Amino acid sequence: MRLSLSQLPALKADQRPAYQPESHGVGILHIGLGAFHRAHQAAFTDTALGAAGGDWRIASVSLRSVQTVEGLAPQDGLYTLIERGAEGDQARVIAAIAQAIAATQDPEAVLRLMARPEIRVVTLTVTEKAYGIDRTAMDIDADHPAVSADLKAPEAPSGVLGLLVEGLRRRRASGHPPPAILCCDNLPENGVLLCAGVVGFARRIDPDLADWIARTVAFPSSMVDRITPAATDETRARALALTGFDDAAAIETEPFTQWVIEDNFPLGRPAWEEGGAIFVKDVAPFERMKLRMLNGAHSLIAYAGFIAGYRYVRDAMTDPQLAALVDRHIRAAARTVGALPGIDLDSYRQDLITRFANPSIAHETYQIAMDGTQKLPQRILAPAQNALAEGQDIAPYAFATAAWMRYATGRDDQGATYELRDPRAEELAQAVKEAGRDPVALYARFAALPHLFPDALGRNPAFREEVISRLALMLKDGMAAAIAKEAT
Ligand code: CS2
Repeated sequence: MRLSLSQLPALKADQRPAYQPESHGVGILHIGLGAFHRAHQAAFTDTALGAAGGDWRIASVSLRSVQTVEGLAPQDGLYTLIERGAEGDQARVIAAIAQAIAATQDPEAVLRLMARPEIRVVTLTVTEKAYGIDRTAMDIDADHPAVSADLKAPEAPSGVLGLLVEGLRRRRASGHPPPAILCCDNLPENGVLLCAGVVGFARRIDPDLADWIARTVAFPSSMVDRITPAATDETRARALALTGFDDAAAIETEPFTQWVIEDNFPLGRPAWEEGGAIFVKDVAPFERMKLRMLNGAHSLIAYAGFIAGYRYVRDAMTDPQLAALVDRHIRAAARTVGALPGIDLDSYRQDLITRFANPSIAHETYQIAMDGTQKLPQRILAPAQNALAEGQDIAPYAFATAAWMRYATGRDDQGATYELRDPRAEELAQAVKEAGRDPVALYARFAALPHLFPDALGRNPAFREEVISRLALMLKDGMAAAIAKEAT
């Protein structure tokens, strides 16, 4: 049996939504209908709807793929969220998504929705690389393919900045106040960054609109967290076993979930605190904690683990030496974070170790290894620079950086090649072509790539030496040997 609204009463009480989906209107437009959105913001919204009601269901847009939309549409937007933890699997059907839209099939839908006054919040999970923002200049990256295409045809946009700007232009023309725009991607000060990108894009085509956006649109920052691997056929089989319903859009995730949000929503928002969201004035320290401790360690596991032959994060965590390096990395990252109100960084560290080792979560190292050039700066390089400035140990960052460089050569320890899956893959390949397997040359070329390494870090002799010696060992004796040496 297929999931559908009329079938909801057939679910067990603790598996169905605690509200009547049809009695709640849409209030949120979401861009980026991936697994993470369905495991995180949509689940928080579902809980908020059940506890506090409101017209806060979601119109959710997939920018490129049509697969999720095709899965959700015949089942009225419903899907099964499976939480997999030490106590076993828990399933619940989420009804927060009222409408699923494929932007490639109906590009106007996003713009029409953004003009509508009932859309009071726009949320985004599009990955780091999709924005097209130059983080150093805090402006658009005019060379980003979507940005340059949309600047040529701003009234028919397909990229993130283009869609937001044209949507806001129409909203302004309709005379309604604008929605708050909430970035939920793993980027530092993500609200400030997105604001800079949107205003920068608008400035190129309509300076008056740019001023209006800068003056009236709220861009709250937020820190999001929930480890959510890509769904597989097993996910679907599990959903069927747990609920009795076949679900083409089922997803699985860990029990842990966290959302820290800057409370800046001029037209209101769902009662996300009902799902455990925390509202604060300044999200930046929470973002730093999560990006450096969780995501930084994740990237270390991804690069070192993948080259050492571990397919999943949980497998890498069974290697005592690699696990020790992960722990060392998280401790070092914590030292660059500083005190946080209400958070004990040491228990956060211990929880991370447990979460990474969760035997029920099959999170591929290759998935996390993707888009390294977009992730390294905030996860590894920024804390490395802080550590250097503070006279702290830089070895953990040097090892993680060397592991990324090793991975970026595109060949594992058995000599097998793999696709880099990075928007700057061509530049990386060119660097490798020129440098070969010479660690000094590799470092020189990678560290000199524009907008990647902060200048002061890339040129720092101590950091350079520490990375090169580790990269040399990884290339000569293999990743397993490099891990063993580092852990002793
Ligand atoms: C991961 C994140 O793929 C990655 O880069 O580090 O997706 C991570 O799983 C989430 O940020 C956890 O909240």
